[in-house]
This record gives sequence, structure tokens and C-alpha cells, in this order.
Amino acid sequence: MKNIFDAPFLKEMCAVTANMYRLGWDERNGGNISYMLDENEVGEYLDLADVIREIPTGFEAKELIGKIFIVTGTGKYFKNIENDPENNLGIIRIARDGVTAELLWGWADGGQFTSELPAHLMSHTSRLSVNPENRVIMHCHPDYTLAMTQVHEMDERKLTRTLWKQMTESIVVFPDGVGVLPWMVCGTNEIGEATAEKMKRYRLVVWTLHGIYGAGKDLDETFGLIETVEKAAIQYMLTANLPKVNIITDENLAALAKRFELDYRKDFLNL
Ligand code: 2HA
Ligand code: ZN
Repeated sequence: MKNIFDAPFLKEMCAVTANMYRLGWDERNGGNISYMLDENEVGEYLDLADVIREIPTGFEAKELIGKIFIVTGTGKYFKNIENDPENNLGIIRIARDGVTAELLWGWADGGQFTSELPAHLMSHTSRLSVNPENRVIMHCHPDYTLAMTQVHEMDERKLTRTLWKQMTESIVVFPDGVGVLPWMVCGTNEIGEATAEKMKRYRLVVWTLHGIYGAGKDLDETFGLIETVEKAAIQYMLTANLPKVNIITDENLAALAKRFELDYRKDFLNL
């Protein structure tokens, strides 16, 4: 059996969470990630028959039975993952009953998965139904995206248009736009269901006055989506109070869509 601390997926989780912490996206215990792993790859590092603990998830995830995820822990700090992954991360498999998580590794101090596990597992199910390649759900609290939810109308069409118009790359990176949820209590099945519903159409969902959810095929892609929204939000917050001299028009956006052959939300443009 290979050493789990050498596993590329574990190293990637350590690197991405350290990076997110340093960007200020994950203060204290803020943020959470779940990353679906390949069973054969995990089998090189762990005995898949050795279940350390069984933890109820509080809801049924039928479509994910047998799937294995590496997940951040509840109450754990992104700041600490890189130096102590075994207490701050866990590897779980959704058991045959669909409502139990089997702990295969991690949370050595008795911890468990993020309180947002319902939002994550429901979002995985949604994304897999539209893209079988999806493996990552990532949640964090980036400053400017969060600030924008205080001052910008939280309407999907209006928010997406504003983000697209902040910089040329926006529509290229998220042509599908951003979904929006109103303020809701977090850590509940309700916000999980609402997020997952949005995830059928969007890879990005902004939670008003809370943060953002991203979905993608790997950690890099998902991080890149959130990073691009945050960059556009920075542009907006730096310039919202200033008279605009130069702007990206709807015609400019349509020209970008043509050049990059984007499958984009045409109904979000006024043409
Ligand atoms: O994990 O970010 O939404 C802490 C949170 C809850
Ligand atoms: Zn949060």
C-alpha cells in the first residue's frame, strides 16, 4: 500500500486550501470543499474494506452510493489543513443505504465532514446529471464577491451582466453566468436543495451575504471559476462609485461569444 500523504489528491487539497486561505477567502472555519475520487486510485493508498467510523449524513444521496470523496471538516480551518491534513480532512464513501458516510481516512481527532455536506452532495448529484465529468464542489467567502452582494441587485441576469462587463475574460470563463440565492440559513437541507437546483443550470451560485459555490471537473477548474468571478467583483467594487468612461457593451460580449464559440446565456444580453 502506498503512503496516503504522497497521494496527488491529498497534496492538491492541501495546496488549494492553503492558497484559498492566503487569498482571504476562508477565514476561520469558513469554506468547504468536496472532491470525488477515483475508487481505484484511492485503493492504492487505503484498504477500502476498512471503515473507521460510520457517520449519518442526515439525508439520502441515492445517486452517490459507493462514491468516495475527500472533504473538509466541520469547524476546521483551511489555514491548518496543509500542516495537519489527517485531522482537518476526511475521506468518506457513501454507504449502500445512501444516508451514511463511511470514514475511510482522516478526522483523526474525532471530527466529521463540513456542515454544508448536504449542499455539496446534492450539488454533486445535480452537476453529474448535466456533466458526468464533474468532481468538485467548492464553497468560500471571497471578499469582493461578498461585498458585491451587499450593494448589487441579486438578480441572476443583472449580476451576471455586471460581472461580464467588468473585464473581457468573464464571459469566456463563465458563459453560463452565475446563479443567485437570497439570504438563507446555511448548513441546512433547504439551502442544499436550493443550491443543487441552481447547479442544474449554473456552475457558480452566489449566496447573498455569505459567499459562493463553484463546481468543476477538478480543483483547478473550480478554483479558476471562483477566482474569475472574484476578479470581476474586485473591478466592480473598485469602480462602482466612479463615472464610467469605457465600458464593455452587449455587442462586445456577443463578439467575444462568437470568437470563442461560447455556449452562453444569450437571453442575458440586450441585443
Ligand atoms: O464551513 O462556510 O457555510 C463553514 C461555512 C459554512
Ligand atoms: Zn460559508
